[in-house]
Amino acid sequence: MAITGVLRSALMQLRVLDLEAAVSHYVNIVGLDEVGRTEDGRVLLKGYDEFEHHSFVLRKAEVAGMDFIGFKVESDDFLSDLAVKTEAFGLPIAWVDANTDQPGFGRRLTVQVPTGHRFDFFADVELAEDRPMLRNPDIWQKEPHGMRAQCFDHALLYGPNSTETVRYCKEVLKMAPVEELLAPGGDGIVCTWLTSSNRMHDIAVLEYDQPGKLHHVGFKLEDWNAIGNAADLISINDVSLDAGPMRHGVTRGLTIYFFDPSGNRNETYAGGYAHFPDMPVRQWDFDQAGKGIFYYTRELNDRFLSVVT
Ligand code: M3P
Ligand code: FE
Repeated sequence: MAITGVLRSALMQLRVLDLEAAVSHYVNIVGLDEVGRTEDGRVLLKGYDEFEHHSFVLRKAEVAGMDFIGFKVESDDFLSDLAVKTEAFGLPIAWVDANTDQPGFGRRLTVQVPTGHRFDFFADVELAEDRPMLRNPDIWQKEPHGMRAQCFDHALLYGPNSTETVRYCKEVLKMAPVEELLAPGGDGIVCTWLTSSNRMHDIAVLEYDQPGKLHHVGFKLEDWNAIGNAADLISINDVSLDAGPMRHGVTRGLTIYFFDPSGNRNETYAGGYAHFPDMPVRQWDFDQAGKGIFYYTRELNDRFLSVVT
């Protein structure tokens, strides 16, 4: 077991305009399960293949988008050490007490990163009641439903100062850049895909003029057949489609992009190669971005390029 430090992206709190419409979307269509509600009316959800209490939180708000993305780390000692290293790097930190706004979670370190996003880090989370089995495990306890999302997988974050957020991810979080989209002329980097394990990516960070924006939140599906099933459900339920089903050149993932009822973009993601720490970074020239993102059509659509929450 050589994966240490930051283990994976494992929590997101998302703002939605109509709470019950969002719950219906994420439960009935995406296939997450509701595990509880907080006193202030937020809804806690998880994928069937996740051990933790919950991984996805919906909060009713006036403006869609993300409140924060959370990362699970190896230990509470690592969390204390991360706080010191983050302050030394020059970013503001704060602590959230255990079992307060996120039931079942231990204390969290929160960090404002230069792109305007909030990153939370935690070491301890209670196990969910409905979780992967441990003794003579069947493939699931309760039959998955909807798109059969297994887990929250990754998010694409848009904001200014992306070079600094990526530097924090590399130098302090020890995340590895897996692929990069180069700026025109090869002068700088527009987008970096980063992983903390051998999962394809936990986050991608793209340079953008407005801070704290979310391009999409990705959920993992099992395979290409599950992506096909998800595409069927998108049509059957008249879900707003952005693009796909298709493959990415970047990461080789199989994908569909669509919108939740509040306009937050979702991605269903399957496949992709495994990353190992000795692998070199793969790079895309700016004029090949179409192929890198939409491998089959090799052309990006205007909506994909312009809509963020
Ligand atoms: C993905 C992915 C950009 C990239 C999207 C790629 C720049 O969503 O999961 O690899 O929009
Ligand atoms: Fe993605």
